[in-house]
Amino acid sequence: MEELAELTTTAGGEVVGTGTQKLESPVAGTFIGTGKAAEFADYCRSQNVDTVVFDDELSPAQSRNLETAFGCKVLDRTALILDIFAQRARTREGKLQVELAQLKHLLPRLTRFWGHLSRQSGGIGMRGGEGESQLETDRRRVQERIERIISDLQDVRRHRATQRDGRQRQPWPSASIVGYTNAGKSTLLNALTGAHTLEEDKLFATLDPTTRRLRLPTNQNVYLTDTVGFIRKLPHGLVEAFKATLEEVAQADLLLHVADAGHPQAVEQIAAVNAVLAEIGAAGKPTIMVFNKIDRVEEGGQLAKLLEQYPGSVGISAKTGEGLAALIQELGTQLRPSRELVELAVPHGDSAVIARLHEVGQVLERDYNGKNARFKARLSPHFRPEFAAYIVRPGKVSAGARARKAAG
Ligand SMILES: Nc1nc2c(ncn2[C@@H]2O[C@H](COP(=O)(O)OP(=O)(O)OP(=O)(O)O)[C@@H](O)[C@H]2O)c(=O)[nH]1
Ligand SMILES: [Mg+2]
Repeated sequence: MEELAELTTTAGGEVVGTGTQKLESPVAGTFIGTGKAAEFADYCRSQNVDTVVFDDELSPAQSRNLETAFGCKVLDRTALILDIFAQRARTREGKLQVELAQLKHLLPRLTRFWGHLSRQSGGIGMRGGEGESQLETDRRRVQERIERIISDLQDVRRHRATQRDGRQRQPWPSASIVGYTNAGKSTLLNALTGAHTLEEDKLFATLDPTTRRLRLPTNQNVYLTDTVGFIRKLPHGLVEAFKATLEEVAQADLLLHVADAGHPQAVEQIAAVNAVLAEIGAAGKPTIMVFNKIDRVEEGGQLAKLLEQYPGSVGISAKTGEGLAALIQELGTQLRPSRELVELAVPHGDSAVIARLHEVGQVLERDYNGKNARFKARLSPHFRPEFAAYIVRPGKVSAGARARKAAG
């Protein structure tokens, strides 16, 4: 309920009261019992409430019946989350994706919604008179709009695919920052890369992915992408709508799963994120668990247990910088297998080659004493051809092999 209140505030509402009911199963027509509904209706009238929000998805019939009972607008969790997403979307693709999810949520509810919303100002296609023909026009308009969005989205995605191809030719591995909303993903990206992604104590501050290059102290480069946060009961239509964006996130070589270590529901939040990851086909990806906000956790809290439960996990504070060095090190360790170890001999005169090697490779050893400058470096396969002429020994060189070569 606290989270629902936060969502409501984020959407621009002001919470005046909350209520719950324990039931074996939801009541078909009204979700809650009729007695409870009457109690809430009294409360709504006395407090001048204009909207009631349910934490679960309501059927179109339930929304309609509850609106009649309460005499005010009824939203479900799905509509609320969609509303926040609609306010937050910035890119064309983000906007189209959200509108598509909203319209699809609205369409089956439009029949009943109409009778209610026609009495109010605003809303989609709500100008004009009442009546069945108006309703039919309206539904047709929504349907047309849905088709239009689907076709526009295809265009936008074709364009993005071209961009992505360009990026895929980029040689560096990628890591996506995923996690529950408000866990501190954007703060982490900013702390690591000096990016200026919006970080806010609000749910879903970030909708559109931001990618930055991070250069590790080991000279490895990695693309880091910050993206939309996940949440319990993330509307399925929204996952559908964002699938293209999310799948791209899921294609990363590595995931950084950020969790708020101090949150009382941290374990549930991790599970909710894993569920969405599974839905977008990213279950089982190499993942570093990152427990954030350790500046705020209490001594003897759940942090120690979490760190123990997830091998290779790191406790950090994106805010104070604590633990970031360890995280960076873990990143380097996890990404290493994608690069091969080579030895190169470069004539001293080829300074451009030497500079380039330091730029794109991870130089582990250097020796400028001989006829040629010698380097031991990790190189992504992508760059291998560029240095082929200088590579003297590929792969791991054992001490024995080196001795034999020297002797011969
Ligand atoms: N105390 C503390 N606060 C943090 C830390 N990291 C992030 N925060 C705060 O947590 C809030 C959410 O941070 P964001 O980086 O916006 O979180 P996010 O995961 O990107 O959230 P969404 O984009 O909304 O999903 C902000 O108020 C941050 O200042 C931390 O290490 N310690
Ligand atoms: Mg964010």
